[in-house]
Amino acid sequence: MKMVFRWFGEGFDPVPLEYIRQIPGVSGVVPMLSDIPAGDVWPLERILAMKRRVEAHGLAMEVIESVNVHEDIKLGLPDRDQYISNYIATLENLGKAGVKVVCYNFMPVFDWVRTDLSHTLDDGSKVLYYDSAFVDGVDPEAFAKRFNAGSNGFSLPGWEPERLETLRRLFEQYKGMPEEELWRNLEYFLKAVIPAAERAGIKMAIHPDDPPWSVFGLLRIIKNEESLERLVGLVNSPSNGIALCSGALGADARNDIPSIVRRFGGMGRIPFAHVRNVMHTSGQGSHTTFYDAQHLSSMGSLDMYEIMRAYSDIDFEGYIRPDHGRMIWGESGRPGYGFYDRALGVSYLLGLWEALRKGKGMRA
Ligand code: CS2
Ligand code: MN
Repeated sequence: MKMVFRWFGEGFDPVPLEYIRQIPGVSGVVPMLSDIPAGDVWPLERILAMKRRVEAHGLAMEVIESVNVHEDIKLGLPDRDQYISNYIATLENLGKAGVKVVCYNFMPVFDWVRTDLSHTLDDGSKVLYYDSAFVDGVDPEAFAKRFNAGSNGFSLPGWEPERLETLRRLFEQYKGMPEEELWRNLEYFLKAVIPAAERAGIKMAIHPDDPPWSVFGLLRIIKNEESLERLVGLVNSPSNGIALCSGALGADARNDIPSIVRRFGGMGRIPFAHVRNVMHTSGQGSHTTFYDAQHLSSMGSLDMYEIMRAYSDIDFEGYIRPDHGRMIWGESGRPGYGFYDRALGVSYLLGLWEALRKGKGMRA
């Protein structure tokens, strides 16, 4: 198992590489070229420059998150072939730079969705919070306006005020799209991209939808064991893998994360693990609320020991990282990516790992 840490790249992440280097047990970062729009080729020179920078800080760059998929690929529009060949060119360049895993997602329009980026817990820490009452049956434009007005200058990724016009068009384009069509578009993409990933020595890792259910009427298809089963079957290759995010899937209490880890990890299809907790604050059903909790089992709804035990039982050799950190100790940064809290997450996960490995008579 290799412990890594997400980093959005120079100028896009308030956390300096020097700090990440000081977290005990972290061997690498998971960066991206944040300024390159989805659909454009990542130039080899830019990738190599980022790698040099990361390595100069004593860290490895073997995982990238994310190379985003252009909407026209998800929509299945005629120009998707051009965007797919650009995606392949990016994979080739990343392969030349020694990258082993590329994380992506296939969520229409947005990445993760929350209704409050700065919800205060009893201990004063700030977390990402989701309340279905602000999403279900709510007009996305009204949501964006309310959100952008009340979020201390932070916008939800993808909901920036200047993107509203584009949003309107995208919602129109996805309207009425059946799930099967999105699955077909994913299959089309993977059939083209996976052979190229294999040649480049890269494992593709799909991030589950977050939350794992439809939001604002937009489809969400990577949401449970059944959908992961279907995903791995679309192209039968170790390069067609999963970025198993315990928190994203775990927002739905029906998902049994340890069993999902054993099943797909056992098949060699989890090259990348995001391990974080989530707290269900209301019964699951018509009104759902949850927040992205502290990593400890005792602070959330997931049993982190059982999740890590599942990884230990399959002798997980992939990359692992904490996820969605709270804001604590006066930090103000990118919501969801608090430095201190994710560093605490690393220490906790490594502690569990050492105990589990030594308990089995193995080295940690
Ligand atoms: C997620 C996503 O784990 C995370 O940080 O909340 O933002 C994830 O990085 C993307 O969906 C992967 O493409
Ligand atoms: Mn995640």
